[in-house]
Amino acid sequence: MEKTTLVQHIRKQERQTPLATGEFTELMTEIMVASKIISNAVNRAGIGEDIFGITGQTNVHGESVQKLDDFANCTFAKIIGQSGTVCAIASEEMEAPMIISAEENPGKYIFMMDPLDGSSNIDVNVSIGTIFSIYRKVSKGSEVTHEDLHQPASQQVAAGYVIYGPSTLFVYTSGEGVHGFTLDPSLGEFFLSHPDIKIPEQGSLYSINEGNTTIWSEKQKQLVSWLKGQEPGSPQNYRLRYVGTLVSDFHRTLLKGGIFMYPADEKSPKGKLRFSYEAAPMAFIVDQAGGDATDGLKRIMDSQPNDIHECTPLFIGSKKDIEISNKFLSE
Ligand code: P6P
Repeated sequence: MEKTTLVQHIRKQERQTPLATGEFTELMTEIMVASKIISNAVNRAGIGEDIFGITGQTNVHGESVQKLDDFANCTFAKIIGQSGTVCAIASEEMEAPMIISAEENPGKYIFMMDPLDGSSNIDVNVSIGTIFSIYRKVSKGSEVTHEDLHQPASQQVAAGYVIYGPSTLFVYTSGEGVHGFTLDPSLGEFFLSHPDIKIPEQGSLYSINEGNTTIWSEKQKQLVSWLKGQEPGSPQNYRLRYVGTLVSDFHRTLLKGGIFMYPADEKSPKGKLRFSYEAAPMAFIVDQAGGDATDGLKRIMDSQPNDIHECTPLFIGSKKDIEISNKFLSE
């Protein structure tokens, strides 16, 4: 069977894009290289290099930074920063965005990332991942402005994630559908394994941290109670699945259908997940796969952040399941 590599797939889309300069292909290729390096490090964590554990530092959100977090952030920042394709890099692990100076040959893209999502699961060998989002610089002149770094999610050029799990899977969209590529570690190459992913119109899985039940809103409690079959008219077939790593919980939802929820609660009044490098990229992907994503009331794709690191509630998954969540949360 003809095997398509990730670069071949991206180049084919480039050839079908009038006025393409090849800069996007170059950026995606560098993202792929960095993800292979992280995949190797994650799979070797605990063997030899002392890369498990924490660095003793905390990130902008006050979360302890794991050694692999730091390694992933530095690897992506160095490789993407030197690619000549971006003018700024924003990261969960960096308080301020990294601006590429004129001498460093900046490009036209803005790169945003959660370099290692779910890193608290590293030490217990649960899948973790990278999430990224790409925008075009929109402001005139050479300066990177607030406008460039706080664009509506609908302005994304591309978005994707890499799952470092039983296999390393690279999933992305550039507005032409959603496509997944599995790394063959013996060849060091990503091959097309999930062409044109579409999310089921409705699922039977719901994904949420029920440990937070007591600090949810009453509407949120009713929604989950309905999904659990405890309300009049409840369905009887929804089951709970929760890994605690967004890329894993989202990827299962994308393939199987259903709904993933991280609502606002008394502990996180704006939700826990970050708009720019978690909610927005996943919303673009699910939109391209035929699903939807909201903050409980408003579509993520119709929203934009005021701060790079701001949090948002996230409800994402099958179109009909999101309609159900909207109904409960807007009443
Ligand atoms: P909780 C991982 O720390 C993360 O940022 C996401 O990957 C995940 O969806 C969420 O937090 C899990 O949060 O509160 O359930 O541990």
